[in-house]
Amino acid sequence: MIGLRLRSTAGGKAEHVLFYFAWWERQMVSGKKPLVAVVMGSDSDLGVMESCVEQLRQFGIEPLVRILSAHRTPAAACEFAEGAEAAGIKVVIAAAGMAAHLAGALASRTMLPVIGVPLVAETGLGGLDALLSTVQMPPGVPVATMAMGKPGAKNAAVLAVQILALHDSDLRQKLADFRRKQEQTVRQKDEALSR
Ligand code: AIR
Repeated sequence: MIGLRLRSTAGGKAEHVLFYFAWWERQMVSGKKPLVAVVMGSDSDLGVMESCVEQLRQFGIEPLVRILSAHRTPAAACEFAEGAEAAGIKVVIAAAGMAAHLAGALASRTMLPVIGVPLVAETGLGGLDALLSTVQMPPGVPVATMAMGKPGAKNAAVLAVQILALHDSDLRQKLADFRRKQEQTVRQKDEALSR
């Protein structure tokens, strides 16, 4: 699997390969099976999706990270979705730009909750293409669609944590702390204005 990941980024930037090495190292050290999968359509999505991975790590969650495309690697995407639950994954986060069918395609092959992140691709319709492709699922196969780009990537991580926290009191506590800190930060900014 790791070999596959490296192969899929071989044409990409050096930092993407380093990102995978860092991920692999953490995975080896933690020794835990990942509960969350972060899947994206291309290595060109990594820059934005790193903020999702980083947000998960702030809650102590090391996700499985894959590059899979509903259009370019449909068989691999399908294989991943069909095996995710048995592999111990509880939540799938799927991000893509342009005609972003990844989240929907994965959702059609698993009963795990799928969170979709529409991305703003370099070429395309400024993210509206991905937003509509991700959000407009037919009744019966839902995708929980986030905002476009980085805000959506971060919120996907928080929503995944909220889902996991339903059965994990430590995570529930971390979420409460996260909200408290967030509130404090805004209050401090408000107070600084009136000084
Ligand atoms: N994409 C890849 N396969 C299917 C889709 N929709 C998306 C990627 C990326 C965009 O197409 O998620 O946002 C452009 O990909 P690339 O590899 O050409 O940079």
